[in-house]
Amino acid sequence: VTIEEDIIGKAQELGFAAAGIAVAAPSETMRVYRKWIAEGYAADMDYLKCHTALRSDPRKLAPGAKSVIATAARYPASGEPGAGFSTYARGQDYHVVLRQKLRQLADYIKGRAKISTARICVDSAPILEREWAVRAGIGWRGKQGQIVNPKLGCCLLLGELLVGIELRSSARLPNRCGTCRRCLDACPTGAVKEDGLLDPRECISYLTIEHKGSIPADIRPRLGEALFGCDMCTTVCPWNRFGNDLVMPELSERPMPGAAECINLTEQEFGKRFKDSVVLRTGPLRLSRNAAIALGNRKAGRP
Ligand code: B12
Ligand code: SF4
Ligand code: SF4
Repeated sequence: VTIEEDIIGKAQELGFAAAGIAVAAPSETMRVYRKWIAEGYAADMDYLKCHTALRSDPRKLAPGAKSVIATAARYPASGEPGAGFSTYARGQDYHVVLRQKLRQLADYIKGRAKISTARICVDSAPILEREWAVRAGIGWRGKQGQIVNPKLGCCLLLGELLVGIELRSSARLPNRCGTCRRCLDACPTGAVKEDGLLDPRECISYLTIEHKGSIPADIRPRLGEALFGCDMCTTVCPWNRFGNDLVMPELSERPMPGAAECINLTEQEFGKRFKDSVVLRTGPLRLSRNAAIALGNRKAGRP
């Protein structure tokens, strides 16, 4: 086996549903990113407005990096709509889980080759994760923005390892969305605009997870019973019929509290309930805000 096959095989052994490699080089989609920022789409997410130089080239983020090893973990696609918590948020915190596995992958590579640089990125690093997933052959960019793989669907979480070792790039996958537009039609708010860019200010995922302060009254009815995140444009993708047997065990679904419980959690109860979950970052205040809207919508009989 080649070193590339060996690395990809090890990633799969660690529980990733897919892995691929891209040569570290300047980002190809900074133009899209800059336009998105210029539209004001970063909203409250100030961390997206900085580190432009680092984001434009992974070699600036990790000096000495020569290759980007991109990985994808499958999370459950089966979530019942309306159950409140996005399926990716029902398992253990993927930041912790993926980071730990990428550390193990880095150690494995170090055992095989001499490498100085090994930088792990999961979500919060200034890197265009979806672009690198495309370049490493993990999948194509779906119409709602999610990376889709023909054998795994689009319920995928991404993580990268930037390594100081020259590797051969994996082949890119062709876009197979075709005439399908189920994800766009499923979005209750029309958050994906004509140019394909997503406006988070109309996205339930942004509003329930990231947005601080009150949620504009006119958009509240469209939140339905969402408590944390939104699965409408992802679970509807027909490619999700594949890959359900490759869900990373740590990401499998656990029972989650309902809106009535979420509205009254004390800070302490919240911390205990969500201690190893991504929900922890959102805090008890925003969760109870979301729960109040969900209960209001339920009472009004809104979907
Ligand atoms: C900010 C953020 C959000 C924001 C904004 C999302 C957005 N679309 O920009 C909010 C809070 C709304 C959000 C929601 C979700 N997110 Co999010 N998010 C991020 C984060 C931290 C940065 C994304 C970013 O840079 N946005 C700016 C836009 C411009 O970039 P982009 O969407 O990544 O698109 C790039 C390319 O696809 C391409 N591109 C984008 N649009 C277009 C249009 C055209 C025409 C072209 C040619 C190219 C192109 O260029 C862009 C720059 O490289 C990334 C992690 C990371 N560091 O990348 C996770 C990430 C994108 N999110 C993720 C997930 C899982 C979600 C949710 C499904 C969670 C949920 N269930 O609620 C939803 C999905 C919403 C959606 N339809 O996109 C995953 C996506 C995995 C995947 N399979 O693609 C990521 C990669 C996190 C991770 N490590 O796994 N997210
Ligand atoms: S996450 Fe929900 S609100 Fe956001 S674009 Fe997808 S369907 Fe629309
Ligand atoms: S739902 Fe259809 S258009 Fe959307 S990502 Fe999946 S295949 Fe592509």
